[in-house]
This record gives sequence, structure tokens and C-alpha cells, in this order.
Amino acid sequence: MQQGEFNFFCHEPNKADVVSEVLTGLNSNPKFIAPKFFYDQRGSELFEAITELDEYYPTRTEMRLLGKHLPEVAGLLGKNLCVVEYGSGSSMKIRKLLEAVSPEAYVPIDISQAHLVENAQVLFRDYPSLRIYPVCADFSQPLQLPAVTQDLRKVGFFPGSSIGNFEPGDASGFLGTVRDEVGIGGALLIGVDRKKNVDILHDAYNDRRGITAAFNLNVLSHLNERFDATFDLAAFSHQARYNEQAGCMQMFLRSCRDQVAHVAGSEVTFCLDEEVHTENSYKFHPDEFLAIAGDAGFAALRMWSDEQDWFSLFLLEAV
Ligand code: AVJ
Repeated sequence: MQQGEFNFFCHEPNKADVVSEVLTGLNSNPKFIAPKFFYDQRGSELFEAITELDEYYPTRTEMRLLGKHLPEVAGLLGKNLCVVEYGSGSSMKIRKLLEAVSPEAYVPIDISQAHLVENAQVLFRDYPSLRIYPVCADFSQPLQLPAVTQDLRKVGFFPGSSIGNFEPGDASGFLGTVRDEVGIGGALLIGVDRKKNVDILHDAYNDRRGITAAFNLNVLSHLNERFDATFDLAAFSHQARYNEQAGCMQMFLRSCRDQVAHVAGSEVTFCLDEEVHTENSYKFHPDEFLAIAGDAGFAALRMWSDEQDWFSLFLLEAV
């Protein structure tokens, strides 16, 4: 049995750049906070809770597709693989993929260092012969994969329709960097949420128990802790609605009064009813997604969808 290995690589962006990124958004008109700031430890836990909600169908639908089609994926991918996971959320999905394709190496990439390393160590305990190289980095930016994996065929894994967080132009840009990272002949297994009845989407982002609202508001707690901000969460309300023209669910935090918050020493003013944009979650027709993937240098090998065409799994090859 091959001896496993665990080696951590840190490319965490420096704090000054992150602070200026946050302030740029909060000084823009309209104001925005990038969705990556949802995922501190508490945010990752809240998202975990969202995936178990009746209304939030994407995770369970994708898990069913993985369960059903991973044997075919394994047959198509072959051996001598390195799985590169963009954003290491819960390990439910990656465990299914690791079990199905038995790669030589696994490279999880995530911006939340504690969450990343903790998840990777648990996987190393359960898969001691696997070479695991966690990389702390912003996966939306180009990065060097660990050189020790260069002799292996790269398979990118981007589940959950997190591709939906990118603006269409940025989505093909991101997939282009993934294509460069996996290289010619490399592959990408990606989950994509489909366009559907707006009521279903509305309910998925406005769940009865208010978990999504807590997840959305938690971004302010994250900024309070990390950037000495002074946000009063009780002075903002969760808003989520479908933008028909753009084809995406949009989330906002609405200011319940005129107010001022300090962020990393800078003052930010909010008017009554002013909205801060926190996330776009684009929904796709298959041809729309394949056009974006094609622009990025990927060809479709397979597409699998659930019986209601609510969610699709694509296996792409870098050409
Ligand atoms: C993890 C980005 C795919 O957009 O559906 C869940 C995050 N936002 N509920 C999504 C999310 C609100 C989720 N992604």
C-alpha cells in the first residue's frame, strides 16, 4: 500500500489587500461584500445547516447524482489521478469522489485555513495512503498546484454550483484558470444549478427557519471579528430575490435605519432601506453553461441531471 503524505501550503492573501477589498465594496454604489466573506467557521457551519434544509434542494440533488454516476466517472477518468477541489466545504461529496476514483493525491484549496486543515487532517486519518496537500488560497485567483503532483493527471472538482457566484464573464475567466491548472487532458467535475420555477428558488434562499438569513447576516459578524468592525446585526435584514433578467438569485442586507459602522478604522454610512449586495447565485440552462465552459477551453464529456432537471453534473475535459 502506497505511503500517504500530508503537506500544507499557505498562499493566504495578506490582510492589507483583504481590508482594501472589503472597503472598496463598502464604498461602492451600490455597496457590496464578496460572498467569500460568508465562510468563517460560523459561516461554514451555517452553510452546513442550509444544506440540510427541506427548501435547499441543490446539495441532496447533487449527492444523489454523484451516488448514481460516479462509477461511470471513475471509468472515464482512469488511474494515476490528482483530485483538486476548489473550496473544501463539507467533505461529504469529496469522500464519495475519493472512494470512486481512488486518486494518488488530493489537493483541497480553501480560503478558510482552520476549516481547510481540519477537514484535510480528518481525511488523512481515514485515507492514510492518500497524498494530501491542502492549499490555503483564494481559489478564484490563479495559483500554482504543489509541484509534487506534476506527474499525475489533474481532475478538478467544483461541486455545489459555486460557479453560480461568479458573474458570467468572470465564470469563464475562473474556468480558464482551472483549465490552466489541470492542463491539457485534465478534467473537471462540476455541479451546476439549473434555471427553474422561481417559487422553488425563492423558498431555497428564504427558508422558514431563517438559517439563510442567519448565514447572510453572519458576514457582518465575520467583518466585526476580523476587521474590528462595528456592525449591529439587528440593524440589518436579510433579502433574497430572483433577478429574472440576469438569471440569478440575489442576496442583500437591507439597512433598517440611517446608521454608521466603522470597518478597519474607516467610517461607512448606511441610509434607511439601503441594500448591501452579498451574493449572486446564477442558475443555468445547460447550453449557457457549456458556452461558458467552451470559452474557457473545456469540452463536455458527459452531463447528468436529476429527473426534474433541477441540477446537473458535468464532466469536462481540458482541450
Ligand atoms: C455555496 C454558493 C452554492 O449559492 O446556493 C446558500 C451559497 N447562499 N444559500 C448558493 C448559498 C444562500 C450557495 N453556494
